[in-house]
Amino acid sequence: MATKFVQGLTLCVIATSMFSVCMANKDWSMPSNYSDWWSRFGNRHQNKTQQQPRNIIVGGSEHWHFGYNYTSWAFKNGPFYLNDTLVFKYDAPNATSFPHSVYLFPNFWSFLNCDVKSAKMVANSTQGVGEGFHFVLKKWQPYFFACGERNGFHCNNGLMKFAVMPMLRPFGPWP
Ligand SMILES: [Cu+2]
Repeated sequence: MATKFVQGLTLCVIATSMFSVCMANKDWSMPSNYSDWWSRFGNRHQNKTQQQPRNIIVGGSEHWHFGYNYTSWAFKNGPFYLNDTLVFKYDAPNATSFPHSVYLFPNFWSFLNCDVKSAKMVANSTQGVGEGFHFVLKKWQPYFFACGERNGFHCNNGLMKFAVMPMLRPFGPWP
């Protein structure tokens, strides 16, 4: 297991250098307090509730809308962990609100360019109503989210985009 841990860490360091998206997970930047950072991995007596997957509402009380900085939101609210659920809440299209949606980009470059054509829709404009659209971070990989409306306009100009690299939960199940 120790070997796997080291391998995993090495992999993520490589992934970090490959994808600057890890920036969104602020804990990958060099910590000011090393022991605090280490305790995330090494402290067996960590509060149990922190090891349970969380439901995280994207944008918090702002929900999912045009013009809110989601990159900054992800930076402030990370890190996110494997099996956490991101909840996208947005109104169905109506007279007063833009339609929104949730798309996943296949790679960093299409994410950077808001190339919606290469992205895959994971939620349409009506799936954000009520309890919202739930997306579980099941895989240990970077996820590139955006709103796919107006051919990338919401992504580019509306700042409706963010990247997440889920972290491994200390002593949780390994992927
Ligand atoms: Cu939108």
